[in-house]
Amino acid sequence: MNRKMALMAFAGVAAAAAVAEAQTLTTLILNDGLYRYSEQGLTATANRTGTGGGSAANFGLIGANTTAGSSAVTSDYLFQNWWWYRSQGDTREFALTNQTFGTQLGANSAFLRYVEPIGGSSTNGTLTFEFTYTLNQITPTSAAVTINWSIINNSQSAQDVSFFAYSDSDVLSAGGNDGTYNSNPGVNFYRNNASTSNSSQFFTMGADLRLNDRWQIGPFSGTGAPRTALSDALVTALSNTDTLGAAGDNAAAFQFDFSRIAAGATVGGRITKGYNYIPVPTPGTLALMGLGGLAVARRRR
Ligand SMILES: [Ca+2]
Ligand SMILES: [Ca+2]
Ligand SMILES: [Ca+2]
Repeated sequence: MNRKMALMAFAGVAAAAAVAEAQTLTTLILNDGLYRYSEQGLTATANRTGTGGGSAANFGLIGANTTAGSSAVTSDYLFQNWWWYRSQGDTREFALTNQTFGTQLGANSAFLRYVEPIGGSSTNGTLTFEFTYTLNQITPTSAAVTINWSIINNSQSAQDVSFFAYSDSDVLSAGGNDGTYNSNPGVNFYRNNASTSNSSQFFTMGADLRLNDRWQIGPFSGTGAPRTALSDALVTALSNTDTLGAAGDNAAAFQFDFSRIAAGATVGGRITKGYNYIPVPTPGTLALMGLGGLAVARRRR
């Protein structure tokens, strides 16, 4: 290839990159085996101070919904899923809304990038949030969506950030569920059983690779609701309680607190959404725990 052709080829790559960078996803749809996971409203900027993007989410069986591009499921376990954040200088939490790039990576995987402001500004684009979603059927009756998330501090100084993962699960589209929080070695998780008498059909949201610092289970709306705490005009620390305290239409949120993320640094973890699936520590987490156990064993000798 001569120099001119090389330059033309480079220009083509650059143009393709520019087109790709402008690409966003308003809906993500993941299919694997019998299962489908979808989120809608991924670019709804009005949701920054509202009740959040991801205005509707589905997690269930593809069933008869085989039309290309369909986001519909049968035996749905999920009503809504979203993410909020708060930086130093903010006087409330904000839903992620400014999607700068989104793409399907394959039939069962998608990538989303949001660039959001800090310190009370609505425009400075200082924090980048990236998500890679992957749906896997585990068995014909269970599936999991792993969501690797990361936060990048683009500013010139260290920043404090709190990050929130939220799910409103309605097992089989019904609200009379039974929500609990479980502390487990390697993974903390919210579990939403179909009812107090049906624990075989359940949804889970687990915090893997980096454990959550705080949590709250509560009604899906109104007083004590995690979504109310995240969308009101106040700084929130999740309560570490189940404010519903009984069977009902519950929802849950996890809070991750980062103190002084260095300029240019990245932090991250993983959220797993399970359909009849209890999250288990990943091999990486197990290896770390194993090393910790080994260190303890050595000290005892
Ligand atoms: Ca749904
Ligand atoms: Ca709040
Ligand atoms: Ca619910």
